[in-house]
Amino acid sequence: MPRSKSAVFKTPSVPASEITDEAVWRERRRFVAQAGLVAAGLGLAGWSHRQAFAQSAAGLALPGKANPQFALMDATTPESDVTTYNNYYEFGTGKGDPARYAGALQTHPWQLSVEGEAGKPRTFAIEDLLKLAPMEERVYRLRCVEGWSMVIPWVGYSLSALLKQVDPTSRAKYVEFVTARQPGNMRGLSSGVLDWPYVEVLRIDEAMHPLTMLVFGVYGKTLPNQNGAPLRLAVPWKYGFKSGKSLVAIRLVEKQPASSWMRAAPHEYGFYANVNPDVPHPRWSQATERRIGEGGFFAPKRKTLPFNGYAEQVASLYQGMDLRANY
Ligand SMILES: Nc1nc2c(c(=O)[nH]1)N[C@H]1C(S)=C(S)[C@@H](COP(=O)(O)O)O[C@H]1N2
Ligand SMILES: [Mo]
Repeated sequence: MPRSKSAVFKTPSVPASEITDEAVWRERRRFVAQAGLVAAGLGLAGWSHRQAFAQSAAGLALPGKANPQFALMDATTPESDVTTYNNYYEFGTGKGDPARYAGALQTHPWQLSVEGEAGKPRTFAIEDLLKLAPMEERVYRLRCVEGWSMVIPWVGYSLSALLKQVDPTSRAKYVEFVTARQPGNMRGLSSGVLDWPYVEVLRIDEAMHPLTMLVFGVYGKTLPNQNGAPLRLAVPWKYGFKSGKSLVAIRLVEKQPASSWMRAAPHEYGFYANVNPDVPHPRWSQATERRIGEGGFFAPKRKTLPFNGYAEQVASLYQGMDLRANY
C-alpha cells in the first residue's frame, strides 16, 4: 500500500539555476522509466515536460472507446464542476476541500489486493490493472444522497473483468471495497466523521453486474486525486457514496459486511443504498435532485428516477425484496 512517499516524485532540491540540461534530462529519464503509466504501454500522448515534474500521474491522457450502450441523452456535467465539487471526506467535508487538499495523496506506487474467498487471490499493480481489459468511456449519472447529481464520462471497464481473474469461490457472497488511508497526507482523517479507512460493500451479483465499473479516468484523462486517483468504483444505480475512491483492497467475503456509513449512522444508511425517490433519507428528500452545472441554484430541480434511471438493467437484482426495508 502506498503509505510512504516515493523518492521518485520529489522535486530536486537543487536550485533551478544550478540544474544543467544534462541533470534535467537524467531526472526526466529516471522519472519516465519508473512511472507506472508509461510502463503500462498506453502510449500516453500527454507525457512530456509537463508530466516529467508532476507529483502524481493524475491528468495524463487516458482515452477510452466510447461505449454506446452507456450513452445518455443528458448533457455531461462540465469538467470544471466534476473536478471541483467533490465528496472525499478524507480531505475534509467541504465540497471544495478535495480539489484543494487531495494533491497530498500519494498515488505512486499503487497496488490493489483482491483477496478473501478466491481461488487465485492476487495483488495487482496499477500498471497491470490498466492493461487488464480495454478502456471504455461510459457516461454515467452520479446521484449523491445530499440531493445533487452529475453526468460524468468515466474511463475504465467492468469490475467483473477483474473479479474473474481471481476465481471467486462459491462462498464469495459479498464484496468489501477498502480505500486508501494515508494519515500523513489526508487532513480529514482527524475529523472522526467516519471510521477510516472508508469501506463500501456490495452483494457479489451487484459487483459482477456489467454496469459496475472500475474507473481509472474521467474526461479522457487519468483521475484527478479529488475524484479518486488512481482507481475508484462507479456504481451508477446507487447513491454516490457507494462508489469508493482510491481503492487499495477488494475482499470477497461470505457474511454481509457493514460499510463505514452503515456503522456511522445505521438509520440513515443501509446496505443497499439504491437510488429510490420513494424512500427519503431522514434529512433529505430523495424525490428530486439538482443537476450540478445546470443553471445554478434557481434552476428547476429534476425528478430523481428509480435506480437512478438504470431500473431496466438492475431492477431484477432486487425482485421480491422490500426496498423500503432494504434501503
Ligand atoms: N474514499 C472515499 N470515497 C468516496 C467518498 C469519500 O468521502 N471517501 N465520497 C463518496 C460520495 S458521498 C460521493 S457523492 C462520490 C463523489 O464522487 P466525485 O467527487 O468523483 O463526484 O464519491 C464517493 N466516494
Ligand atoms: Mo454523496
